[in-house]
Amino acid sequence: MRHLAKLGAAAAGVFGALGAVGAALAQQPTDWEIDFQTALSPSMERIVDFNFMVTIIIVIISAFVLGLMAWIVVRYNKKRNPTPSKTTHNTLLEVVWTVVPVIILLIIAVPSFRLLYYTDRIEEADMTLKAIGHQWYWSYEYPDHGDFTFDAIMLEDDELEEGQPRLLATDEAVVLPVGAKIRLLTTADDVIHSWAVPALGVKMDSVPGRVNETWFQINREGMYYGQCSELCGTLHGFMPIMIEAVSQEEFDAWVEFAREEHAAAGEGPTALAALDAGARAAR
Ligand SMILES: [Cu+2]
Repeated sequence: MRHLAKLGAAAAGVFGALGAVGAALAQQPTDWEIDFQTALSPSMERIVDFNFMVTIIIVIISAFVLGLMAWIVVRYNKKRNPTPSKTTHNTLLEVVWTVVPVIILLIIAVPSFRLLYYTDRIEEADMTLKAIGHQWYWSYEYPDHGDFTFDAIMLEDDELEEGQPRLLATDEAVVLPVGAKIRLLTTADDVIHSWAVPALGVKMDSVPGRVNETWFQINREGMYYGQCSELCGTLHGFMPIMIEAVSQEEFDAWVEFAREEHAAAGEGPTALAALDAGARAAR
């Protein structure tokens, strides 16, 4: 299948121009970055907000504990407190240091579960994207747009175009419309992979023999980069994800093009269909 994807390199060229425009908005790691990538999906915005809330709680707890320890060191050292108290129990204090952490955990748990269910799945999706992990590349299917399929293979260093990031760019972009609620179905045909795009707050395991579901919505046009995030073999680090988010009109135009292009490439049965067949044969 790999060579078929190489045929699609021509398609990558056609959209190279789009890619150049999107380069300014490329969502990828930058040098010396310690925080999240810019949040560009409703899920990721909520994840960042939740992270901020938890960080505040962590800072308050850490400052409190540090303050207590400083107080003990200064006030109750050998010099200032030569005859230490023999106290071993204090019922009120013990109840407080049990109940207060429980309350803190509840304060964290409620928004945490709410977020978990929010990102879990969407009732009314505008479209579906299937991502299938292989050792070591991703293939994609667009079941709502004629069910065409293509592979996305990482570009080698000498294949990179101006502005394309090393180890993150692929020969085929996963073109998706901005603003649409996109249902992601993911599976794998060999070992466990994980389809992850940080700026969109998506990370879903791709498990052979099983279809996992999640969803995302892209806020802005541009290029989004992600990687397989489940150790899957020697080339695990070389099966990146490259999404090109475009307007609905551009997406519709691309679908027209892609249906021709990828139908013409004569792709065999899709990975999901092969999976089905495999499962049936095994029975
Ligand atoms: Cu993988």
